[in-house]
Amino acid sequence: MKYSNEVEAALKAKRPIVALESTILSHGLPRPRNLEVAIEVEKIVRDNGATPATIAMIHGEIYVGLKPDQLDQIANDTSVIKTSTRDLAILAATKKSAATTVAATAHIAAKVGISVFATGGLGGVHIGDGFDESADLHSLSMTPIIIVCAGVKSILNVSATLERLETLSVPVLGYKTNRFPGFFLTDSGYNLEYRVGSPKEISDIWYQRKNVHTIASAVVIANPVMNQLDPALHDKLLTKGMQAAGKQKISGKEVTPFLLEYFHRVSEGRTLDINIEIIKANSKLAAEIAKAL
Ligand code: PSU
Ligand code: MN
Repeated sequence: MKYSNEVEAALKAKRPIVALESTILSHGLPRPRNLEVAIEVEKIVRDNGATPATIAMIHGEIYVGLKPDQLDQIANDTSVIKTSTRDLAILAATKKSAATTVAATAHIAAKVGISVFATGGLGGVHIGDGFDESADLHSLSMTPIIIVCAGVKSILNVSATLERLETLSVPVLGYKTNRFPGFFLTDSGYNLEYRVGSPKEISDIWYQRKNVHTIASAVVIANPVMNQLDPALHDKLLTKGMQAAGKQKISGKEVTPFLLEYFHRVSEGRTLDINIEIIKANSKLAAEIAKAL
């Protein structure tokens, strides 16, 4: 693993750091907005008093903190592979360049001692009977990190995903809400048992895990989007998007990028704007939590 200068210095000095994933850049957002967002999000983290650590694999090596040309490569090189945790060793051995999902980013961040991670929406259990469940879920059950997200992506089976998080013993805390957020939607329609109102409360919970021996898993902070998508439009896009995915026989790790692209295109950029707002808000909150820790 290699570190950017600023991440290495921050780790040594135990200053607050926020991990950022790269699949959102390579496979979640369209060019050229993706690179602009990557740069803006890093700036938001810095402006809020933490060091950004965008994580990716470049020619077989893992970088924690990317240089500008590496960020550019992840955003613009179409050969960059979406990598989950299980792919890391394979891609390292074959010297590939790859963008890390929530699962892979959390895995690397936790290993190097970073405690906070910001993303858009978590992966989860997909709709339908194909047994498609994101590796994000299992990964969070064995990765000690605070992950700030806007719930799980609304293209998923939300209730099944919440049940799986319970089974996997991953705590889910609503940030200033008692409702589980629905990514593009402020409210997914499901209740949350626990609500927190400040980074300090989150940090107290984080440190209590040690006393009760539950340090193995992640803690999910669910931060709802302010300006949500019209729910009727959301339902229409989802139905149509699922039909299109079925017709084109999209499967496996292509499903999520396909549906996100479908939403962004057919909503004429409205969901893209919301997705970007989500990432920015989560990065800001993550920086505040990192400082509280
Ligand atoms: N959140 C977003 N956009 C994304 C993702 C999350 O706002 O593109 C990515 C994350 O990298 C997440 C992945 O880990 O989608 C989930 O993919 P899958 O469903 O194939 O596990
Ligand atoms: Mn999958």
